[in-house]
Amino acid sequence: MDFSPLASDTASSPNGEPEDFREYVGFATLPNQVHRKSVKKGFEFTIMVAGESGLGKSTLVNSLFLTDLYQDRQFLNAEERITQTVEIVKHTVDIEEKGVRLRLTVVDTPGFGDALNNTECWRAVADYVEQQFEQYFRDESGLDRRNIQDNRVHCCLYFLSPFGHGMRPMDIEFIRALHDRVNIVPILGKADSLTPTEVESKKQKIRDEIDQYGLRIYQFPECDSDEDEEFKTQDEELKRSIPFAVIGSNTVVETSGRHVRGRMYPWGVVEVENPLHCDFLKLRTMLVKTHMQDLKDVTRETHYENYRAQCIQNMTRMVVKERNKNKLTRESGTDFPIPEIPSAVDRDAEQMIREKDEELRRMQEMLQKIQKQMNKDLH
Ligand SMILES: Nc1nc2c(ncn2[C@@H]2O[C@H](COP(=O)(O)OP(=O)(O)O)[C@@H](O)[C@H]2O)c(=O)[nH]1
Ligand SMILES: [Mg+2]
Repeated sequence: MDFSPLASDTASSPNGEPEDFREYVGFATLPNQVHRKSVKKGFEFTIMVAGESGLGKSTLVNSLFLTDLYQDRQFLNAEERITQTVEIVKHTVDIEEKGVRLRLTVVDTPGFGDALNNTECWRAVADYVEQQFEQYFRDESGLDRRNIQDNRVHCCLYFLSPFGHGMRPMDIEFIRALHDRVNIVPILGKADSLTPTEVESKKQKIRDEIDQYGLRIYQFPECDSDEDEEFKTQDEELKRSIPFAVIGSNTVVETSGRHVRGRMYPWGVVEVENPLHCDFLKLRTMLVKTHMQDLKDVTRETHYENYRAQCIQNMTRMVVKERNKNKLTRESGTDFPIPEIPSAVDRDAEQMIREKDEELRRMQEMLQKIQKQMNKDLH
């Protein structure tokens, strides 16, 4: 590494003016280093689609990333659909664009709302989300933490029907059951069945109901004041478009001499990627270009952290309860006193808590060191 700027007091900038390089130690290259490392490692993103069956979920996710996720898809007959319970299907594809690798996982919930009894139909999806947290928690507390595969769900596109009057009880129940576990982005499916005025009023109704029922959907972060105007306008527009009204199609059709992804009707063609026809592009921009990292950050910092804290609390409670039970049994002098040695489960739990405590302590120590260093630098 070249540290020469540190030693030089007399260096000149390209326009000949002397420049003070004494402050320069080289950490300005940190963003590049992070960038290089992340590109090398590749990115992981898991998106889930949920909502009533037949609203175009599979079609949409297939067109979102321009990859055919469902090459070997099988169509179910009516009988199978009715008896089918909630079944979760996971597809993983590796996509590469300009040397950047993205491992995309799409979690589809095909039978949702199909079964005769739809009470608690959210449970299987909620369990899936939780299981991914649980797996991550285990891996994170394990011995080899370097190559953990992150299967946590970063975003759930929840499809709402364009045919009903606003949200249905099932939608409300679903969102309520999952809003503390995953970033929910509401989607108005099959938007080609609505006129632009109908789309607007339906969106307004859904937004009102989200407020009315206290549903916590994914909140777009506030735009920094130093962002450029174009970015700010784009951000504003994104926020105003919720729920995104989308149209899906896996076929390319011809219209006015152009080949576009769309749906052909006797009265014309609806284009998936035409912003006048639907919000598909806005949704894709948000997922791929602007908010993928934020969705991942919120998953890690809020949803997973809450889960983790709850887990540790439950484990602590379990251990304390078990200890008290042992103590009581010993004091009451039963013939079969429970031995002092904790069970394997206890030991595991205690070990995990100890490890977490140790990790916290190390982080606090590090923070103190940094603070001390900063204070020193200031004085
Ligand atoms: N009108 C209309 N039909 C669609 C749209 N997207 C998908 N479809 C059709 O709706 C049916 C169900 O789509 P599918 O993607 O399997 O729905 P899913 O059950 O929600 O995954 C298929 O016949 C699709 O061709 C859309 O945006 N508009
Ligand atoms: Mg489907």
